[in-house]
Amino acid sequence: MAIRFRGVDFLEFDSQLTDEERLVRDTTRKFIEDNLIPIIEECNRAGRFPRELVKPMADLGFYGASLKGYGCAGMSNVEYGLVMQELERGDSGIRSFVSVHSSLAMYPIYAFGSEEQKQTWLPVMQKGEKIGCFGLTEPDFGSNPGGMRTRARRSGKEYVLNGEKMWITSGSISNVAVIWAKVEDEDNKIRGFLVETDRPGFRAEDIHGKWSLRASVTSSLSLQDVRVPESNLLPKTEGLKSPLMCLSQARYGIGWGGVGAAMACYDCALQYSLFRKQFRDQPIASHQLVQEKLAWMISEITKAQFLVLQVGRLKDKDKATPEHISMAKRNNVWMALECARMARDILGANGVADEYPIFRHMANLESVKTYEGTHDIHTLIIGQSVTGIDAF
Ligand code: TGC
Ligand code: FAD
Repeated sequence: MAIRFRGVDFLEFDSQLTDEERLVRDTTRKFIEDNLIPIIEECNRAGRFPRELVKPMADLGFYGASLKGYGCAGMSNVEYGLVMQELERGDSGIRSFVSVHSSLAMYPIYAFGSEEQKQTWLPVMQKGEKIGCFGLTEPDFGSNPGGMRTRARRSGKEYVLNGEKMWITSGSISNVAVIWAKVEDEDNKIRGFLVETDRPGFRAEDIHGKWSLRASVTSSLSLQDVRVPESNLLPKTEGLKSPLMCLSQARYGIGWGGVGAAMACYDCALQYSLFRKQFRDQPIASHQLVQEKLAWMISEITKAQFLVLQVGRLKDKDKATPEHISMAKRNNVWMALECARMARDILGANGVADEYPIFRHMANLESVKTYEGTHDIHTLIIGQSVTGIDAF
């Protein structure tokens, strides 16, 4: 039986939003309902990224949505967060695509780029005509990116890059990769480079066999003596702090995305529990143990909504710290994964079938729990913040 999403608002969350914020949320929700929901299970089965949605998402202003100028929508952080929530309500892979393109490719150009780099890339990326990816993780350095081996060496008016990047969202469909490398001539300081993906020596290969984020492209990147002009260096990048600043943008969006995925699972399980009957011809929603799961889910979703809204309000005042964002990412993705597991349980055998979205969300959320800083790395970031002691 087809279940249509009805939205989730237990504690008058909507009353905390402005008319403009609700409009952004509702527009995105309708876009996902009309364009992604009808195709997402097919995409997930086939392991296909729905490329046909790239342009329509650009038309709605989703790319670089919170950036100002260069054709970007200039949304507030809360509006941007609500977009992420609704995208991930559809599928984490679609949210991933928009997050990476916006927060990890457009944002570093915006924050660390020269005016020429911004003029060259941001308008075409906003229109979805050029796609970007973010190469930080390497085969041997995931949680600890500071150990990276990728190197840039100066050669006249060029830099020569060598290294391997792993698990790169949108790697093989990108036109430009933001590559983080240690610059040999600058005491191995980490800096960012814009690398056009058609340069000789650059190769992107997709990672196959993923049981998660199947509608998102994930690639490994290889750079062998890739030469870029010195004007491709992002001039304001200064050490590991620069990619971590980008991650703060993307992790913030994931905090909202977790709410979206959890809402999808909860609402589906609630509707299912009201029509599915077991024992004395009663809906399973009438059993106390099922109600306990639904009560847990709606309580955690509600707490998560207010957590990420507060982080968003702080971010709009430029007061959100990395540890605030870690709390939103860590809590909300954990909460969403727990909701997905409980919702799967409530659907019984139907919970493992792709007639319903729950198992797909559950499998996706396993990746979301790991990327952008694992759950445990965020635990340590919060721990460091409250104790002052680095336990990495
Ligand atoms: P540490 O010494 O702590 O920090 C270096 C400098 O950076 C500053 N900093 C931050 N600045 C802004 N935002 C943040 N979130 C920041 N975190 C730290 C810090 O203050 C310091 O500044 P300064 O001025 O003293 O130099 O660095 P560390 O090497 O000890 O590492 C800390 C740690 C473990 C927290 C960090 O390495 C980390 O976050 N690791 C996790 C790696 C990660 O998240 N990778 C994500 C890769 S991209 C991805 O997954 C995309 S998936 C997207 C999708 O598909 O949606
Ligand atoms: P590891 O760092 O090897 O960690 C393994 C386990 O050890 C985890 O449980 C971790 O919490 C734990 N651990 C590690 N260190 C500590 C410690 N000090 N204390 C306690 N526990 C610890 N990266 C990019 O750069 N760009 C992308 O676009 C991108 N997209 C991705 C898309 C997908 C689908 C996935 C799955 C990953 C993506 N990543 C991307 C990589 C992602 O950021 C890393 O997977 C993540 O940072 C974790 O690194 P790792 O997988 O190497 O795990």
